[in-house]
Amino acid sequence: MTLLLAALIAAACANKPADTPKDLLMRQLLTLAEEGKIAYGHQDDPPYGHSWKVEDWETDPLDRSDVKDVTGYYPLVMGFDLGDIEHGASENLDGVPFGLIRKAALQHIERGGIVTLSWHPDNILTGGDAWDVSSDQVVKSVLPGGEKHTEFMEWLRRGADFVESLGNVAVIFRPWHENTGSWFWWGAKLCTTQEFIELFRMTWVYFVKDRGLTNLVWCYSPDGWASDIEGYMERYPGDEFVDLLGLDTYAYTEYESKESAVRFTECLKTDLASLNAVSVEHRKPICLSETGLEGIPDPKWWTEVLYPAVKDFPITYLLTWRNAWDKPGHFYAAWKGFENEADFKAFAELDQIVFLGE
Ligand code: BMA
Repeated sequence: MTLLLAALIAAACANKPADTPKDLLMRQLLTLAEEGKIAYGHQDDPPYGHSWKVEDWETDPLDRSDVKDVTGYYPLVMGFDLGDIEHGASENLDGVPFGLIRKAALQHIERGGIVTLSWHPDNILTGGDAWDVSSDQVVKSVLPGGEKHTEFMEWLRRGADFVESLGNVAVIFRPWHENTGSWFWWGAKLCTTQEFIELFRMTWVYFVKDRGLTNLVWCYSPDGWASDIEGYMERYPGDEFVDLLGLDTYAYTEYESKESAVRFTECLKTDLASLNAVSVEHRKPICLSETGLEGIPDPKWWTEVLYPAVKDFPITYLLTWRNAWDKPGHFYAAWKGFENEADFKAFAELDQIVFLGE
């Protein structure tokens, strides 16, 4: 794998008149993997934490972080979600102002960090949210010829407007994630393989070709849990449309015992082995785009469950989900005072795991 990564880095550097922000971000990712490092990422790190929230983002320095409170470092990767941008809203689905996201993202990139954007857009056909799976006609309805196509292109326009507003910086974009599960309207049982692929490609063509947003690193991130290569590839949009191969694999919330911990570690290893094989064949870097254990009810989750699962794979980063300020049990990173703090710190101190500025 190291040879492959070295070759990919060389290819990324070759015959380029100048490095674009996307070239630099791709190289940053490839270099992490080549050096055998795994960057740590956290969703919604600056807007809020377990029991706090930024009140006035325009004046706030946005320098607080649950992760930094415990480890002394910011996550190298920060994730944000665009849900509700499709309506032209000023805040996303979790109440985070888009102005804050823009400011925090640019600040993080400026200091050498990596930003990844996900998007949970509402269900345009039913009026429900992204998790409304009551109709299996939604994807069909937004494709060319579908009754919601024109309206949906306006939704994409608003998403693209936000990306454009970031300026000449590169970010990872991870639309239509966890599509091999069936809990979002674009999930496996809610559309055909062909419809899903068309949705992904239509999004890519609109952003890249129609809007000229060439600084996005496109991440494909199906859901894991003992996924095999065929399962991973079934809805793959194609090499031209994907730069980074991701995977979302969570430990179950019902996690209670040592057996479930072992089961998670083994499943994740299986998932990552498949992902690694796809990576070698398709010559693209990989990441664990979302993972975690809600509420972390295991004092050794980081060093004895998650780390053993990832340590033998060249994933560029792993990202744990958000620490909600308004839902006390909904957190995926340790915070100051939480009982699992010491283990998170020990994980952060491992040579292989890197944070910003380490
Ligand atoms: C989910 C939960 C929800 C949230 C959504 C989008 O996993 O955290 O509370 O609204 O992600 O961020």
